Amino acid sequence: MWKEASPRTIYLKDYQPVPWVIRTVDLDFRLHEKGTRVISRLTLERNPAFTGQAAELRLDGEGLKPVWLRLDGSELHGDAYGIDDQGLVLFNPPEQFVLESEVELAPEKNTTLQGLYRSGSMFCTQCEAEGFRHITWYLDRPDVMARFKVRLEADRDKYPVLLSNGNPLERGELPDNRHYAEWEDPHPKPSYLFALVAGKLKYIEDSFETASGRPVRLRIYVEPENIDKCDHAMQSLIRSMRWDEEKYGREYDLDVFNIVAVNDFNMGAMENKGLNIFNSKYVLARPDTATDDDYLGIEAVIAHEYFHNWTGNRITCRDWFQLSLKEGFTVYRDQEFSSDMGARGIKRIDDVRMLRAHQFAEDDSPMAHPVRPASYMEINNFYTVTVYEKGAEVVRMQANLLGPELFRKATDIYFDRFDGQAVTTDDFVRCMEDASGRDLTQFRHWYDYAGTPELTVQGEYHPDEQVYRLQVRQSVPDTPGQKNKPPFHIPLVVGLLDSHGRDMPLDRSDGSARPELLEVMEKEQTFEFRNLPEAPVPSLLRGFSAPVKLNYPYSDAELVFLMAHDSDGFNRWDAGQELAQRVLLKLVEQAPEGADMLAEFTHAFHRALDAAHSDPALLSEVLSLPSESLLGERMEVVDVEGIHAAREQVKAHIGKRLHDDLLSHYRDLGEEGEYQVTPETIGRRRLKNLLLTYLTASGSREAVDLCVQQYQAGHNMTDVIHALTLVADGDHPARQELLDDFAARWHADPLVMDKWFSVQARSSRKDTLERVMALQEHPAFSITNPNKVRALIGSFAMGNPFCFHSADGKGYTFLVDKVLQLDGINPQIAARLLRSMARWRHYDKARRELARGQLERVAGQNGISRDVYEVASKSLQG
Ligand code: B3K
Ligand code: ZN
Repeated sequence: MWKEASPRTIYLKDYQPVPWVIRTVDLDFRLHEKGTRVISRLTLERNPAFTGQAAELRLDGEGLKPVWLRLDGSELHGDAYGIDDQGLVLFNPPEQFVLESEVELAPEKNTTLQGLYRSGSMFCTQCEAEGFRHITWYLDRPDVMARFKVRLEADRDKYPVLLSNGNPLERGELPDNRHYAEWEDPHPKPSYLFALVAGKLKYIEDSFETASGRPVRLRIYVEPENIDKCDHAMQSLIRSMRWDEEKYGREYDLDVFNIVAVNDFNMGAMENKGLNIFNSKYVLARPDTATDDDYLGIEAVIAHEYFHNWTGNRITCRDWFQLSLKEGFTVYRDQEFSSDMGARGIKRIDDVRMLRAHQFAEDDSPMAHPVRPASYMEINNFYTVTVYEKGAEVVRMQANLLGPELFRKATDIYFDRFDGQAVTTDDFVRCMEDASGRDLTQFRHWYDYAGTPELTVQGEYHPDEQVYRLQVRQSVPDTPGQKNKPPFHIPLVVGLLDSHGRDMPLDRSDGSARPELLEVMEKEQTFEFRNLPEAPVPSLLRGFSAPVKLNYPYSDAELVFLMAHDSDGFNRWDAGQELAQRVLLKLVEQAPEGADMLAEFTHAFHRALDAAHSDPALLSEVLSLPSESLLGERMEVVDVEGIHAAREQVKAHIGKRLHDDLLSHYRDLGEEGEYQVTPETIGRRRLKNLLLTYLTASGSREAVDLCVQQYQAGHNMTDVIHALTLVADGDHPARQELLDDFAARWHADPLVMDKWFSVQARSSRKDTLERVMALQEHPAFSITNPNKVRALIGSFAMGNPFCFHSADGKGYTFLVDKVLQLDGINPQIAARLLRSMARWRHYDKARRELARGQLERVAGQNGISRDVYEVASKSLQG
């Protein structure tokens, strides 16, 4: 906990190598619920890369109770070292030495879920970013890579399973009903990748033979009651291992690969070497407990953590400013994997939808920061959509600029050149340059500057010359601490449609070999296409070729045309979304033309619905309305009630006008046979449930009965939870009965109960906040469990803008009460929740005052954590 007047800021420009490095680490854990002992033996030597003067060595260590300390075998005298609340300083250590120590920890009291802690009846760890310093004295930074050997001992009955990184060595029995196990990791690694688990767990096992013939034993460990929910995770793992060999030539490098699912976890999962620890949400699935999105999420996160073995573990980050080196690249890799496994077009739409809703919002908030930040107070606050998802887009742009062959060549260079090292995003880009011979100096701005670039495009057709000129202007908005940014290097992929909606052959006047790819590099630039017999309709930013906002003065009719004809599926969808936004925003304004536009929109909707050849998955994307938050971003001042009312109005209008047609499509899409997770079946369920949403909005008796029937039929969790969501959002007489039924049935399954909390917290009913408050007393809720906090409080603050931003300010007060309560329990989760207030300046004056008051309440609190202080103070400044 931070005690000074204001916490320190760490700057990238201050980076220096460490004066000593650690070569080997031997750890011995004597696990006890109360008072775990950690005995450590480090071999250290002067770092040849360190050129400065340093007589003393500071090791990180927080909350450690020292027992003893020895240097080269002798107990250290009091004048040879000092200990403060940040760590241990050795005043004059030799060039090369062995440091041994014993410390005592209190894992049962650790509610922060970093370092060593208890989840249920097991012990586990979380060390990224700076958790290892809560376990023992260490140089807890990613550029110190050492070989680890670990011995664990614990009670034999309570903790039959003892796991750590690397390969298993020997295990054996000890007196007093205890036992031990030893593990050795041959690959040097930074401390943030250390892990251990001890518990009474069951596992499923499979095996994998790598391309070069190495057999690998795969296990997924879970609490015994979950053993029937691991198959999907195991299959996802096997597919990821194969894919990484085929796409990147990367093989696994240990004899075993273990995954453990725990219930108490701050984020999704953690890529510890050979021992991935997962939030159980991203492992456990059975058709009756998990939705299609859960299945897809598991596949993606299992792949993500597995892929980190090369992009993160073998090659890691020099410092935490380089976080996107591993996260951006690994997200890009998991997105590509999911695209190859499932429906590529749909995956792209879902990813962009998420990027626009969350990352664009972050970029346009006081929390905006570059993909490679230049400073931070608390690194845990930088595991953001910018570092992850925008970081992935930045890698995708490079992959597209180079093309598949050169990109593969570049990643081969990267893996060869930097294996076993801690490097920077700049090193990564240099590999792209070396493989392609291109200069990416200007491209690097994507890493260094925050803010979403805007492209404003205009087209001019000259019939006499048969040429079409696209004039492109770019600008990057100011963000905290960064003004007047230089122009970026932006890949803008385009097509030109003729009047029949066909792609016209592209012939650029500059003779470009890839005429569809416009490399925008100037503030203002014109691209010319020749030999065009008629005026084209441009299809811009195909496939969302860059994470930018695009302005082009399309008429409504042109959008309808693109929606129907564009050969780029992404842009077909995007044209429809743009049209929907226009209609919705007009209705919010209560503009007179709103009614006509709605009628037109309903026609277009109807045509799309009845088009015989449509793929259900794509259709469900096309027919989905933009979210309330996305609409809010398009307004100068967010009209909370107006946006909600407009969306409800459109849904009800479509539901009524197209009622019988929606109904017959709904029936056609009904569940047949056994539940399967394929792109086809997922698409059908998505569409069916979307149609049910519109039907319910019509208010017809029939529709509401259908929800109850779908709930009761209980085919799978996707259908059940969707039906329950719709019923819980209204006043249906069966509402309480269904909610009670669900809770009675699933009270013992924490992940399913998360859905129950979330459904109620997302309801737009007037009494939602009251319900959320009351639900904190429910026996299945727990303020110390992050999944529960996210399900109830997070869903309310981030998934229910209508209720959270209610005009009376009660949402804000409630949130800040929770942030302050949680700050004493788990600062990372508290800080995460507080981010939902960051965009407070986008609201009307009354709301702004209320929000500011609450943020000031946080910032003024004594002894607040660094995590929460950083979010509160930046939100107020920005
Ligand atoms: N690397 C971890 C995230 C750690 C977050 C620490 N606050 C999971 C992942 O991105 O794979
Ligand atoms: Zn990651």
